Amino acid sequence: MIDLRSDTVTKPTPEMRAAMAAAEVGDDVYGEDPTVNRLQERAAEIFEKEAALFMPTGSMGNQIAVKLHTQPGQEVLIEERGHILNYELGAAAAISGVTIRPVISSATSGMLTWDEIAGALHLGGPYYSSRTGLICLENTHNFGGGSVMTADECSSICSQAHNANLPVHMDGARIFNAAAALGTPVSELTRDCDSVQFSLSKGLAAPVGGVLLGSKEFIDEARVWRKRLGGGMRQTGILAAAGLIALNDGPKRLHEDHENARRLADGLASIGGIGVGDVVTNIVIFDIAGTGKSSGEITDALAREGVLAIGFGDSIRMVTHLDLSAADIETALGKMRTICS
Ligand code: TLP
Repeated sequence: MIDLRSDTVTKPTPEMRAAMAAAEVGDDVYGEDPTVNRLQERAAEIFEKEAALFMPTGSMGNQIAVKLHTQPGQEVLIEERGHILNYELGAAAAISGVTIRPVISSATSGMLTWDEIAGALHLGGPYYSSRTGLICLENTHNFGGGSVMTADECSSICSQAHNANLPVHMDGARIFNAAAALGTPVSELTRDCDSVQFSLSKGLAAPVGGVLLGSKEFIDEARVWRKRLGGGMRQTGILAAAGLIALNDGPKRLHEDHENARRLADGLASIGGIGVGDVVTNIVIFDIAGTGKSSGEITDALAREGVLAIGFGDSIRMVTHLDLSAADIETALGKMRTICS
């Protein structure tokens, strides 16, 4: 199978499996797992944040951040295609008692400007409007087509949010892809964010997990909420061992995934009826309306040929990752040409 559904599908490398088998472990609920502690210290060092906490998933990292930054009854602002709004099962309402207000971006990339955010803020006004409590950003923006936000754009939004006494959370599930595309360290891309979560189990290719970062006080409280939500894992150094390899080695090879995504995008653009958006990282979202076929028809036909992709509406998403080679991309393109001709 050539699995282009997501970069979450990678299998742990032999090196990760060996490190997992040999990992030094302890009970992490007591803070005694040396491998988890090493991962957290390394992440805090790379991001230049005070503290970090290993998370079972990116969703839990995001939702704990929403919980800690808001009060029930408030609202959270995020771009309308954001993951926290669309793909976390209403968790912000279920766990934090907040609503999420989608902000419309004028850019297909989904990157918001401060003016767009400012137009949606509820800070005073009539007492019966719910107050904005948090701004969430996403870099790279998944359903914006893996688009990137620069350090300056992020810092400018953060400083204006802080002037309005609002915290900013960064859903940086793929922040290392943004760093690779921009040639900017993740510490700069998230410098002024009050909290950041990044995934170990996407482009960095670990089997499980992510990390939440912020101030020491924020992370102390995040530990309480992680346990409360059932995420207090015990000898989880076996997972953190793979996470450490992902964190140290993963970022160095992301440019290969980006080259494969570019190759894929160029090939798709040459097929009649397909419109490809901008591709700068490892996500390729393309419009198939002009082919005369539905996205479901195309993804079903691809699956029968051993190629997996995700269709939604008139679009299909394909994501490149460690377990796919340039030859796999050429094979997938060949199948697409046949199916769409
Ligand atoms: N994204 C998944 C699906 O849920 C859509 C994918 O295949 O891309 N933030 C962003 C930006 C994400 O893309 C994802 C996962 C998450 C958070 C959640 O991470 P996990 O799956 O670890 O909870």
